[in-house]
Amino acid sequence: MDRYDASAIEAKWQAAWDEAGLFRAERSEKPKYYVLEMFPYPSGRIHIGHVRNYAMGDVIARYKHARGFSVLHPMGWDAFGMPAENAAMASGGHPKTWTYENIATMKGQLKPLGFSLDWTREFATCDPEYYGQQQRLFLDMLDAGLVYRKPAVVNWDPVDMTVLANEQVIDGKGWRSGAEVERRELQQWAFAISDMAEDLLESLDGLEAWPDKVRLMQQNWIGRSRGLEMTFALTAPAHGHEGIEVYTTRPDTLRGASFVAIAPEHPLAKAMAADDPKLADWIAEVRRGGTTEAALETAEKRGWDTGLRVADPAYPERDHPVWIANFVLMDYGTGAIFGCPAHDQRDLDFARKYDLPVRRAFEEKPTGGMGLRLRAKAEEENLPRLQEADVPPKDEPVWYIGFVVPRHKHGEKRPMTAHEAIEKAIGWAEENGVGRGKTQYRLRDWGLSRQRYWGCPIPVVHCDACGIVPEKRENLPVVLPDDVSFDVPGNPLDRHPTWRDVPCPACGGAARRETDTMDTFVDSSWYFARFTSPRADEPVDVDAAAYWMNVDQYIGGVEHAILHLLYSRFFARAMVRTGHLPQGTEEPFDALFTQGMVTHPAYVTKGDKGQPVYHMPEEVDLSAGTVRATGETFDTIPAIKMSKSKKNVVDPMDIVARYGADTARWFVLSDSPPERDFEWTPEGAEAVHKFLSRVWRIAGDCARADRAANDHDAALEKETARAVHEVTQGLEGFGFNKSVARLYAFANAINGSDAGGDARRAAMRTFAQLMAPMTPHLAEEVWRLMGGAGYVMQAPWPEADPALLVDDTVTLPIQINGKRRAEIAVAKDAPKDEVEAMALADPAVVRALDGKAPKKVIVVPGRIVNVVA
Ligand code: ANZ
Ligand code: ZN
Repeated sequence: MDRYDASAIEAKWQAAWDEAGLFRAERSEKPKYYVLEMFPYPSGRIHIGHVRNYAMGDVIARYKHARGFSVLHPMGWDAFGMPAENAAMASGGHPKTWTYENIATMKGQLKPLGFSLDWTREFATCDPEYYGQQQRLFLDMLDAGLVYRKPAVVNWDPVDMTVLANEQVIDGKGWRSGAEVERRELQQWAFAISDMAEDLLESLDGLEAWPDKVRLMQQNWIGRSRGLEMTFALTAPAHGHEGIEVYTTRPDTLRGASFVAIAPEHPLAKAMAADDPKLADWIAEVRRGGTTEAALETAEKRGWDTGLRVADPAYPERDHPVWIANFVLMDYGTGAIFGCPAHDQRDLDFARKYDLPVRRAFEEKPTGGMGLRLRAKAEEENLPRLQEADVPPKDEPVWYIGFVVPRHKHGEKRPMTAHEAIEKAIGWAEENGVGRGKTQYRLRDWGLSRQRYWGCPIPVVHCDACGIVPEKRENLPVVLPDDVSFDVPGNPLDRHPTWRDVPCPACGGAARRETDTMDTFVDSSWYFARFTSPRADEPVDVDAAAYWMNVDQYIGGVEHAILHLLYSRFFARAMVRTGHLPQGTEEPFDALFTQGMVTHPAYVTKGDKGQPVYHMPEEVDLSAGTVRATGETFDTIPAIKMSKSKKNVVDPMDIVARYGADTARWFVLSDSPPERDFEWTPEGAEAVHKFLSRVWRIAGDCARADRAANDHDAALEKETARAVHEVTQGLEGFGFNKSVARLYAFANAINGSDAGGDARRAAMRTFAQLMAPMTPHLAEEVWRLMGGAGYVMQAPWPEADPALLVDDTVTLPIQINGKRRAEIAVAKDAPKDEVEAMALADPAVVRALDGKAPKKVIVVPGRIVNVVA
């Protein structure tokens, strides 16, 4: 028989599967199974992380096929986004050409991997057929009040005159212009996701087949907190304001209040700036530096004393200054805080800088009862040595000072946890009419406007007479114009009069299209639903969705654990509400699996300025420890995530060309549990190829083996049953590496068996079925060679006879004069004399007896063999 020729086998079966339409998802009487891997961004090349991700999905898809499910396993392209525009800016091409060429290349790379994908459902999110339906969804969401306009702060590049994405702001400067970025307020579209915060949080509990860590990340992102909204009355009304509403999650620290601070965008600050050009300049100045959380976190604390004062609602004898502070955000809480320097580091930094009082709200260790020292310490103001805030612990009881503690009732003073003190403080504020308890979410509404070209146009028109007018549904899709150029910074849609200037859909007068496009996260928030009916001329055919939804198993990278999944959960709810998905699909992903990364060592030398210079694996001589081209010695960084910047990448297509897709697939599944990182090594891939060649040879041997008279073999049947059982368990529980390990053992068992031809062929047929999810091409070939009928994926998945799984051998210890010397494995029902003979023949026993005959042998069946010498 010939050697294992992966490329011939793989091409042959891929053509046959295509021809047979084997992977076309059909609605039927059968139970359905929808397995989905996060669809790729068409960057230009498939990388090994894709291969691992899609190999896992394919294992499940093929396994579920064999289990009798009607399987949906689709693929498409998350095709809008900045890189296409950047490429156009850098090399003058067109984002559309760039994107579709990349899609073609990557599809050409995916195909030879032999994934069981239903390519008839393929779409790219930049296809007008897709984004037109997205525009329709948008309009329906607009009608339902799920999307609206609000002012939002953006990064503004004053030189390029354009809005920048956060990742385009580098150290507070525009990535292209190098200009200091400013914060600017623009009218932006936003999805009302925060209205659903409660439900999005509560429903996490039901997602039992999601990783705990992902649920926790979502929970933290939604960030429910219990706090108090309270008013600090201005000692004299100013600019039409009587008081300032603050939001605090630590009302238990109110005794430590020493100032009130408002955001630079706060209405009071704005009103004051209107009469005060110096303040207006100052506000403009502190808004420089971008809107990223990191930028705000690290920015120097800066304040402006307004000269106004507020009364303290809990301590009428005190009043506090009102400052405008750059660290207070307008879009959280009420845009105003009370500062408590003793217990909040930010507030302390601010107080030290502007010389504001520092007061404690609690003592951690009072030194005895109601002693004088405690009183003295408690009253200590402007604590001079305190450089680090004493951040209040939440669960540890502490000794509070002040209004939350009934100070005068003898005996009532005791330590309290913050939880208790917070509730007390809220109760106090409500009773005294100065505030109300409030549950607040960190989750903000999702701003979706992007001032760029390569995205889904927002289908509305701005009319001077009518305001914002939705595009008529029959005019959808609003298609992106092709004739645009990127030689000038900014959004080309703004500079495209024939596209931009349109009659108003309502009054027919002159109007302007919205030139903002949608955040690309919108595109990926409902694609899973579209796959159920990808050619429907509505967003989703609800009948198709009723059959296919939910996604039974979703697989992807943990880097999407927060935004993508949260947005998808929001969209599913929005689509149910607008009638585009059936009830019951509000949580669209029944099970989620997040796979680990593929890692590889990186090879690094120092450049002339001491900077690290990375070298591709094929550029270094590993045994000599030198870079081939220059002879320099390099350092090896132990396996880290493969990335282009570290040059520690292997191209999966090289592996496929060299060894075949089955080797690549088996290897990425074999080495470590799927949730863990996986280190790629050339030796590992080579070893897999050797193993598959061996399987090929064993299959050839089995094919040629002669029948025996009574051709079945108990040992081999047992081995088969065990393999079926364990491989199945591995596949069911995302333990692909365990399934693979079992198959190595099973191959050895078949190879070592001296059973007759039929028995070995039967075992090998099962072997082909079991390996088919991982290495479908070789499996198909072996299946046919062993006389299997039809396609291996269509043959019912083998069942293990439970009787064969029962272990009917026992291991007995052998004691000689009370000392354990050996053990033997015997059949459970072996007669005593047989056990005795086996025990005495055991080499360790022979050695111990040293030629002497035993005085007595006592066999306790199923327990022990005692030899008296
Ligand atoms: C007094 C206080 C004392 C606070 C203390 C903290 C510690 P979380 O818990 O994340 O929701 N805050 C409120 N609104 C803000 C805004 N718009 N911009 C910046 N900071 C704001 O955070 C709530 C806490 O962050 C609030 O509780 C408030 O400071 C601050 F020892 O009030 B705290
Ligand atoms: Zn109009």
